[in-house]
Amino acid sequence: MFIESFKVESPYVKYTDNAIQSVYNYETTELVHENRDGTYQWVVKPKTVKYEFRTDIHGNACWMGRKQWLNPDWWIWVMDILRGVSWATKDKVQQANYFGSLTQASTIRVGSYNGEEIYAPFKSLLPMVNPEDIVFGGWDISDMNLADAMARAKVFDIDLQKQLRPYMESMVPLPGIYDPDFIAANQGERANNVIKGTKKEQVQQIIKDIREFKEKNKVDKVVVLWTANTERYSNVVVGLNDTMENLLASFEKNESEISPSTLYAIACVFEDVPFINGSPQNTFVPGLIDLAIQRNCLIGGDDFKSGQTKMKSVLVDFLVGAGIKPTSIVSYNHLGNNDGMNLSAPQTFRSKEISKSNVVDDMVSSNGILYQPGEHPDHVVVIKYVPYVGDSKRAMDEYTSEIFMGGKNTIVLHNTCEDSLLAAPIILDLVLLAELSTRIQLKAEGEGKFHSFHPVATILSYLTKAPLVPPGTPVVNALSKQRAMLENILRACIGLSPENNMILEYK
Ligand code: NAI
Ligand code: DG6
Repeated sequence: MFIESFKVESPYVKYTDNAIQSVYNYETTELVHENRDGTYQWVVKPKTVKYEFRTDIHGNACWMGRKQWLNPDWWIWVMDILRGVSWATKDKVQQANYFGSLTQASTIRVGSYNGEEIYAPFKSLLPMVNPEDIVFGGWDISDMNLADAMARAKVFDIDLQKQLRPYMESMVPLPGIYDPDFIAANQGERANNVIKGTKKEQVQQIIKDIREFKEKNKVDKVVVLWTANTERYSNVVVGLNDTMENLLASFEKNESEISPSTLYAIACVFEDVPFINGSPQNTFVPGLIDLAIQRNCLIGGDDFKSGQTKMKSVLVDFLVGAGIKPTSIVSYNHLGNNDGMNLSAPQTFRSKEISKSNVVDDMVSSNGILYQPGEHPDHVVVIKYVPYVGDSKRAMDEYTSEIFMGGKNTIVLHNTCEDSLLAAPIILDLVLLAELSTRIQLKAEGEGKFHSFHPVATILSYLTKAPLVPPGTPVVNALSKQRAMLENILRACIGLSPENNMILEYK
């Protein structure tokens, strides 16, 4: 059964006009490795830490993404779209929807009622910004208006494009920061809308744009998300970008190795604006992470986890969890959109190869029965640019595993779908969850004051291929664990224990 919303009644949670406050007992374990009677033993000790959470429920938010651009009149358009635009396809009359969005189209289990499982929308867990209230804006190194860009992308059905065109024709992005050294040479022709000047002047312009946008649209918050081209990796060099001081000094000196995405991120951190990286490159060089930590400004990334990798972070988790040993994973895809063209250059492909390759490490290292220390499945990632298929990406995967008594099991997957239609709902989720995360404060037993989450937002991991984590923090790639982490933290904010799936009531 499905319910739209619910409220928690408990001595551990208090709803006020401004906040939801909760007290939460975090059940965890403490591990010790100690000498007992002459031999070293691992001992696991259950441990409970009392936490308090406070979620601010006031406020509004907006998103300055790169691709959508709206002024105050245009935001009505987004509302119209999201409130139920429909268009004819060859199959049916299609309604706008949020399919693929964790926050808008998925549910959570809230309990059992008369023997029936009860589910509510994920977004009912805590007050989240309504997507219809978001005002969009952004930068692009190309000045193509959004109606023409939509036509060139060939993603939306033609009937939908016709309805949108009148609203989008006049939407032109702000000039962006362009550095041909960081993206493929084949992108050069697009670059007719660029911010001139030194790196410092470029950052100052981005800051000015953000302030003007905020002022003009009267929004409380801005979130910036990088959905521009994949850049090559920046070289991380001692003295250049390895610490906050060195990065800022290099930026003052107009050092060439600071990428455009890092410049946007610097501007955002200076403005205390959350910045999320939807691409694979190392925008967050150590100096930038340092800067974000010093200024306590949320950063999150890297690279939207939309299709092939999402499947991988489910399938390998399942195989390893079932005691089956993946020994070879070969992931191939071809696509024909501008992303594919940009990735046809070796340096940008390399960024993507890295973000797509590390996703099974934690699952492999979780099972010392299947894998010896240092052992790893062969893992190959191939991407080819095939213009004809456009945004309709083909992903083919072959998973070979060792099974019982030397047997071999080969699973082959073939997935075709519009890449952008998988990514767009993830972009929305990242923005909504980043904004929510800035409203949550917590303190553990013994801590005097409430504080925000660590500025490196691991809470967004479910949505990214290579989750950015604070230095020294384990990376979790398994999709089910990432979802459980997010859901259970939000449950803790309303005083609910983690979803443990025990259903003891019926045992
Ligand atoms: P796209 O190539 O269609 O769009 C990128 C846009 O960024 C272009 O309009 C380009 O002119 C603009 N641009 C390039 N450099 C810029 C700069 N410095 N400042 C402002 N604008 C700039 O690419 P698409 O398909 O939208 O993908 C965007 C990013 O998201 C890529 O890095 C891609 O790898 C990543 N991504 C996409 C996924 C998907 O679509 N399914 C999934 C995962 C990641
Ligand atoms: C080529 O692989 C294009 C890429 O931008 C991907 O479409 C994107 O990274 C999505 O990757 P995945 O592995 O989540 O499907």
